[in-house]
Amino acid sequence: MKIHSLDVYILDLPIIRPHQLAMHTITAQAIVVGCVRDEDGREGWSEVATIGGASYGESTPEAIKANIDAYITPLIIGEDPIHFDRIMHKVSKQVRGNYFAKTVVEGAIIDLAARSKHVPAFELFGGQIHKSLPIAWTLASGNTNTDIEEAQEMLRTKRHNIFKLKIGKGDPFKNVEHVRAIKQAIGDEARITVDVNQAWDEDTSNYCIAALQDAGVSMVEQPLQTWDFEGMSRLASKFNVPIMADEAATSIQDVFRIAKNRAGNSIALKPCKHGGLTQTKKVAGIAEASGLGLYGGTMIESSLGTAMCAQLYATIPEMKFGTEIFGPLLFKDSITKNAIEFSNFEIVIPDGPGFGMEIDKEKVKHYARPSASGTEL
Ligand code: MUC
Ligand code: MG
Repeated sequence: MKIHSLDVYILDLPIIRPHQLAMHTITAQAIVVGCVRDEDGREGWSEVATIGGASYGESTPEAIKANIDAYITPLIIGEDPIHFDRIMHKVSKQVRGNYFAKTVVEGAIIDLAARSKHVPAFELFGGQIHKSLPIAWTLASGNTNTDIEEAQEMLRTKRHNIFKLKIGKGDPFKNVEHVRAIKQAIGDEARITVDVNQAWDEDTSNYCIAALQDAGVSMVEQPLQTWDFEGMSRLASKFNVPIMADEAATSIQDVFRIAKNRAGNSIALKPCKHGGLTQTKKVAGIAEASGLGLYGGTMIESSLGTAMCAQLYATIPEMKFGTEIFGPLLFKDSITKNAIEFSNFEIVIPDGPGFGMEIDKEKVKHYARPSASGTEL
């Protein structure tokens, strides 16, 4: 069985409401979808998501596609998908960084490899530990009252009882008031966490985190910029509320440095940040060895990318903070024929062959940007 081709598509998928982060408000979500085919026409599919062009991170959808097409695809043609680790090791020798691009490529190869064996992808990663995992929802409408109503509805329907509040945009003191008001309205019925997405400096963080801790917030994600390992380390030793590294926790080497310097006491996992599923398992290993708590993060992938994350997170013994892979619930439409199940405050791990999702090619075609390369679907 040999890889014959890899096609990469950029899609813009509509979402149900604007999603406001510190640096960007998402109105349509850009995802990158990969399709690898073997010589007999069998396919494997994968997805990564990006947020706000280049405003969240360096990997833009355009760069992901361009770098795969130019530099990675030629390295994987003719290889046997079942040896995906060997293939990605070969890629890593020729292509630096480009973690999102590597995740698209590795994901599609793994989906194909697992499908060829008629097993879910998690069987290639040690097998399934969790059948379902706790699932947070992000309150990010940009309006306090709308967020409160949204949270109450999620609690009533037993969809989520962990809420992550996206803060960091605008006046930090107003950010704190926004969190306080939501926490007060929700009370102890749900866990409230915040994600600052690098928007504060250390002084602002010192003041605001003290207030957030006092308000009963149970985790603070990436308050400082990615380069500020020392600042994160000081915050983590100063406060009792867990400080989570997200944007700073990318390569396995960065995660090791975080663990060594305690630049955060927990880590948001995201396969796209780490360079694929295999690398994500290694990050989980570093975290386990150093006592860092783990969170199943998202870049707001649609159903396919969410299934990739879910299947991998299902193989990690201890997910102390649960997950936030709610992406499919924020999208108006889906590129898969089947849907992921969310019930009783948990996400049910898809367990069909590969990542367990059946691609809807018409939808891929419908939402794909016109492109000079990529096989006609
Ligand atoms: C992030 O920084 O964690 C995850 C959930 C959400 O609302 O935004 C993302 C990105
Ligand atoms: Mg984050």
